[in-house]
Amino acid sequence: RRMVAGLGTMALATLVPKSLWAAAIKPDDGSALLVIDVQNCFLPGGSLAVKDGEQVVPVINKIAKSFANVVMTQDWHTPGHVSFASVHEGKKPFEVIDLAYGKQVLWPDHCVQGTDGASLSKELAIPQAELIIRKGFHKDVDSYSAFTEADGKTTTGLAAYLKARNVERLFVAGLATDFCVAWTALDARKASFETYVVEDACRGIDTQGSLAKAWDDMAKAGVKRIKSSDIA
Ligand code: VGL
Ligand code: ZN
Repeated sequence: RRMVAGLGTMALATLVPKSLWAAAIKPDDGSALLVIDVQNCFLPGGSLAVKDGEQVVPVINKIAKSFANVVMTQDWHTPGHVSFASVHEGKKPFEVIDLAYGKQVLWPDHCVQGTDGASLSKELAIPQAELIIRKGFHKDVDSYSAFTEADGKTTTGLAAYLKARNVERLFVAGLATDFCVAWTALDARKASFETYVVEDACRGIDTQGSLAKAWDDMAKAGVKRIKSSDIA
């Protein structure tokens, strides 16, 4: 007894299966992993490379083994998409403009339909993924969220798909934390899904305070911030 009492929590953690000692989260049939925009354009060498973006891939591959349901998204823009700085006279990437539907950050050209940059990373190893949602394919409307385009009303159909398949809990991972991951997680809450963001399975762009604001907005919306090691 004294021996056990003398063991620190670190030692206990190595002796006792995680499922018994921590608040391990075990994905069930009502859970889905959403893998957001793990595409070449957002990876090293890509036109909108997210710092350390490649580090999410092994983490996502690992947690995906715990999920029966995996949905991936693909940013999928037309050439000359409204979110590209190149189509706005005198504007540079990362500047913000006002469009009919609200503020729009302008980006380098990225994820153009059918290009290699728009392809999902070849390093993703998630053969059971059952659906790939493409978004941002309307030339005049962006769509960071996997659920709703930036006009705030055009749906991708994802919420209805998930509900039809009795999915209630969503785990969100991928790129970028402060744009497509955050907007997806916020819309997931609006659609009443229990929502987790797996922080070490995401990386952010962080322009003009966007990363801190995204975590703040997600916390306020009831998004739960977890680590991949919390998933059993
Ligand atoms: C994204 C900026 C522009 C993202 C997509 O996947 O987070 N960010 N398009
Ligand atoms: Zn985009």
